[in-house]
Amino acid sequence: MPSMVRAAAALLLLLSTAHAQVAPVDPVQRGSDIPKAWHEPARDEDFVRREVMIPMRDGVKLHTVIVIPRGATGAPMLLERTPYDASSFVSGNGARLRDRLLPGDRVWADNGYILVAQDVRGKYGSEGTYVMTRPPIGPLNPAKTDDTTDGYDTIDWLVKHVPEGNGRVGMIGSSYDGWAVVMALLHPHPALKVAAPESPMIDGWMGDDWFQYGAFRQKMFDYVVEQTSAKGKGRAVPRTGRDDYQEMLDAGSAGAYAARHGIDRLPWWRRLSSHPAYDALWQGQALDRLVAAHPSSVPTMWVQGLWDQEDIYGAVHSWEALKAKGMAATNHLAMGPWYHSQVNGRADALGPLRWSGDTAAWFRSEVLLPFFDTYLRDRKPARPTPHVIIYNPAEDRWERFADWPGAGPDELTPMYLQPEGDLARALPDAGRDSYVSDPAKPVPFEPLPIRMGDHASWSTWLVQDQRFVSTRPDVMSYQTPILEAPVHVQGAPVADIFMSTTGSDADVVVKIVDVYPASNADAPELSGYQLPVSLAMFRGRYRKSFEHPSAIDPGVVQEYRFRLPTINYTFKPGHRLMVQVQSSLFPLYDRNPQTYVPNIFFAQPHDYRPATVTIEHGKQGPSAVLLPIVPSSTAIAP
Ligand code: PG9
Repeated sequence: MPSMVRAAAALLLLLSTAHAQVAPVDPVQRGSDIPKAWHEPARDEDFVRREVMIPMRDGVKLHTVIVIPRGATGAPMLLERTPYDASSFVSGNGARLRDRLLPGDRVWADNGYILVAQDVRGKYGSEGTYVMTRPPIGPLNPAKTDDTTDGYDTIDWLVKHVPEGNGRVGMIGSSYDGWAVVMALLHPHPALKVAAPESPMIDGWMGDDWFQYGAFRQKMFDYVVEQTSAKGKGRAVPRTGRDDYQEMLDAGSAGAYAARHGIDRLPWWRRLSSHPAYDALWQGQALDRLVAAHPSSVPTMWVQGLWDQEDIYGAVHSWEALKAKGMAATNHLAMGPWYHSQVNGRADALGPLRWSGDTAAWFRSEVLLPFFDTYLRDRKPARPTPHVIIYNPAEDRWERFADWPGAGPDELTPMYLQPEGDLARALPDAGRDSYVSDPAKPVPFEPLPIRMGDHASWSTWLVQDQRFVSTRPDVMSYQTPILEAPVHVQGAPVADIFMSTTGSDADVVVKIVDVYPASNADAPELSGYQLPVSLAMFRGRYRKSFEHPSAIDPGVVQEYRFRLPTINYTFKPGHRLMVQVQSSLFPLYDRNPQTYVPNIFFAQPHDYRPATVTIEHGKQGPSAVLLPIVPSSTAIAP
């Protein structure tokens, strides 16, 4: 180093050391290391965040987070109401809004939307009391407010107090947040111009979240505790072991498990467990009935996953109820190859199934955004919004439909269960199969050990290879020969099982399964795979009436008829169509003691007894699945 440069460097070092010594810091801290106030230096963020308490008509204030693209004027506004912490919608420290959002929200940030997240009453930052999916004002809710009025009052405030907005609001949200969208639609504010309930919780007894046709979903124990043991996030139920199958079996009934963990002291559990049948509690808040009774003219896209393990019932039933009311023009149906809420994440795969691209990202940017832009910005979409758009997982593509279902309830094709494990369109003469269903050894819903809190296995159990149970003696499998031509199934299959039992109560599980070819060069992991494409659990005591259960006469053949989840599926040549029937799906659903008791939640250990179940074939008991088969696909050319 030349001497001149060396001298300059030494001077610089001296100056900087001298500067550091201007304010010497005492090595001993006499007060607290936490100052009274500390503020991050302002950063160059591309958005403005406002946090407000919005007053409702009864004076209760709801905590609301508003994020506005910097410099926005005349921007559309998107509202999501949630019990899951509105503050968490914008997290991290990045200077760019899109980096701070969950994947599903980025498309809106990229397109200049104002995003609003609000805590529902009584949760996180909001005032008031919390009630689980608070029923609408009426017999189940004597107050003067509900989530219809809260949605209304919030939108009213937003259009008056957010000057960057254009006076138009859209509502979106999945699951509980989707339920809040539907509640707002029961009496929408005039500024609510478009809505998308995604996997909304619509009917908690028929098939969303709490029950499926009356069988209780024990996974919800964690939810009850997380959601109702604290204003913020409560803890999950502590596990003593690493296998929910064994732990729940050891506990006995669902009621005994609840008592063991103090869940019986939580009000929602007490309400739920004392209303096991489809009584006024459930009927009075079934939103598919309510939207049909109060149809709104707000353009709405009903969205759900084809393998939605939490809310597979509601969106499609609401859409059908509105269609029956003549509201098909403003209501759209979209079903993707997704687990619960995967529409807001990445969806290029589901378990072992791989799609040709990210089906959720495509849907958000090519369908949802143009749909919202149409009504919030008067932008004409490049392609008209599809009336119905449903993924065909076997073809690995989106398909659009002018009408849905392809085959309605009167056009179903019976596929009869046959002796010797066959499945065919011809009604066999006679035959029967028997098995012992033992509540001490219920059929697991996924391979052991089971940890229902593990998101990876929980979110994909509906696509679990069924070979892990199909050879159990208490699982009956019926399959077609190898198909020579494609079979297109478009709509909701129906299970129609004729069966007797030596017990006085019984559950019936029916699965429609796509059996892959024994060898599959393109995806060896799918060789011989037994993929469930539509599956439901039915509690036998409700076979005659959902509201009034009745005991089963031992030994007397009864009909168990119930609708399975909607599909748009092509069974391809080289595959087989299989139907499986079993009597339990544990520990996801509570066990049926197989002895009729007034309330299964509180069955006693001696009530749980093995029973011999007999499935009938042929004219005396034409057990079948009724499939909405169409001769050729009714999809519109893409
Ligand atoms: N499936 C969840 C839920 C919704 C409504 C009630 C209870 C649970 C959810 O994901 O929000």
